[in-house]
Amino acid sequence: MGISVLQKARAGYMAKLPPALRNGASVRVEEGGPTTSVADSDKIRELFPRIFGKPRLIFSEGGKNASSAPLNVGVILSGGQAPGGHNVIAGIFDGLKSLDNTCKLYGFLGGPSGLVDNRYMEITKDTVDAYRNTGGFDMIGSGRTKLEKNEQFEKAKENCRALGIGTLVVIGGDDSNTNACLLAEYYASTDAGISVIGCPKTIDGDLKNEYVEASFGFDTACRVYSELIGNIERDANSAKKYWHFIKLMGRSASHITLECALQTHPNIALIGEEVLEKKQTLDEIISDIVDVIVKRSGKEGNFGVVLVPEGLVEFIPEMRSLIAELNELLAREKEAFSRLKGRSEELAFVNRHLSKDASYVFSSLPVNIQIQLMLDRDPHGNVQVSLIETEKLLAEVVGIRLSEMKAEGKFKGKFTTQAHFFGYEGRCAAPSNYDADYCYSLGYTAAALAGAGKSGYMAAVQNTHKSADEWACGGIPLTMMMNVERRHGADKPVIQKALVELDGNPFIEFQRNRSKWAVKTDYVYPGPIQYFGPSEVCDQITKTLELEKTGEK
Ligand code: FBP
Repeated sequence: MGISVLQKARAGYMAKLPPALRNGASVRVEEGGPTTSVADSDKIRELFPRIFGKPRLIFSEGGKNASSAPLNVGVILSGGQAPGGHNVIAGIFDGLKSLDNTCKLYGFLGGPSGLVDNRYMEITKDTVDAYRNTGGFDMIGSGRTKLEKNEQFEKAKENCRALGIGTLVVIGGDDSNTNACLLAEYYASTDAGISVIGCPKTIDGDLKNEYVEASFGFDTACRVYSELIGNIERDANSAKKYWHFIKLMGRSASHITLECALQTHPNIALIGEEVLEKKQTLDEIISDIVDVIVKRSGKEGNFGVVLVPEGLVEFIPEMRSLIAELNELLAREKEAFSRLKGRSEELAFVNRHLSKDASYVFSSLPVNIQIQLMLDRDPHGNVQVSLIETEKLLAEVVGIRLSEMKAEGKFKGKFTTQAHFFGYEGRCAAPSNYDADYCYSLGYTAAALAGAGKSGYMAAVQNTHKSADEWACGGIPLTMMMNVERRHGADKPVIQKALVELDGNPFIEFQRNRSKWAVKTDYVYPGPIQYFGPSEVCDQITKTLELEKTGEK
């Protein structure tokens, strides 16, 4: 494998740790009071009787391991790639070795399926050293297999026992950590002798709460997208001839779009959560975009930048209802649907089974979007929004509206578009200092939780907006983050997704500025992530985190 000059230099970066972990992962554990779940507590207690209500754990330096025997740990990467995953593994490895040099770390290959099918490798010092501070999940690979059935849990148990694994660390997003919680409960109820720890991963930024202040990867991914958006803004402002419609990843929440907007000041950024709150129809969204284009055309020129969150379609009320119906329909009629031959049969079938309202919305969409909406769901039952070309849908419909206005003499400008989708460009970038440090600390914290014999916890590192000298770390009970949601046509206990809060500081800051950015050209060009240089350039935190922490001591 070739190594770039930057990668070679970056390998030597020493990730920072919270003070509690600087002398190793053997920590003193302070317990908070009993906890409950974020909602639906009776149901969650009933479903997780053994692990519900555990106290929060706060670490400080010193302390003893729960067991004097060396500990073997298994790790899986689950779901989409996010910058910093390798540093989580490096943190677990170094943390374990600090407990006892004979501890072993096994990586299950290709995500949760590797755990069930017993595909694994031992992670050695050489492996870890080759991947420190690199992006990607290629050390052991990832996957989206859903771990939720007792037979899978049993197979995983056998495989872990054969390797002497006492703790499993699941590095994943909300769905994967939900499954980690199910696994922890199952192993507790069957006295399996295997503890389960989660780590918060996802570029989408929607796995966070009062105690988990960020999911790793969000910082780096947003910096990469903001660099690209800034470059496009500069091109738009130079050529002055294109409107760029840029879709940004973020399957449900619009955190990425909001963060990138705060970093780059685009003319328009749609925030899905606001669309839902205001019950904006597709027609109203189009009118708002058209309005800005017409105003700019007279004052600044026929160019601009529109940011579109990937999950937008699910926030537009009529589309949301349609998708919910489609999800249930495709789950219920899976067999019948799979027997259909060709797209036209599928479209006719769907139209026949949808309610009148949903069918009206469905058939009013361009056919390519109808087809994209029918594509296979992911293993968690979610529509794969990354496959829906919302940026093209908006550009197309805006174009039609502007042509009509032109014919009526209400628009005198030109409207030429470029469509982009940024997602994969940022998911495997080399982690920023923030993510390199945060991930290493998360991994080390997971090793400390394993050493302390804890199960059903998510590793948590707090105060990351401050210097690492002030970082705190410990464990947050997974059940604390759960509620009941409708998935795959059924009610399921899941970790609650953190959507953009419309009364939160990041959105308020955006709202305060957006009309200024809409008509005047006020672009900001953040440039590429800097790995070497002055701390104020290399150690920035996201605007989201900065604004969320505004007012906190
Ligand atoms: P996770 O939630 O698993 O971290 O994945 C996030 C994400 O990057 C979304 O932003 C995107 O919709 C999705 O993965 C795309 O994944 P895939 O390429 O597997 O469809």
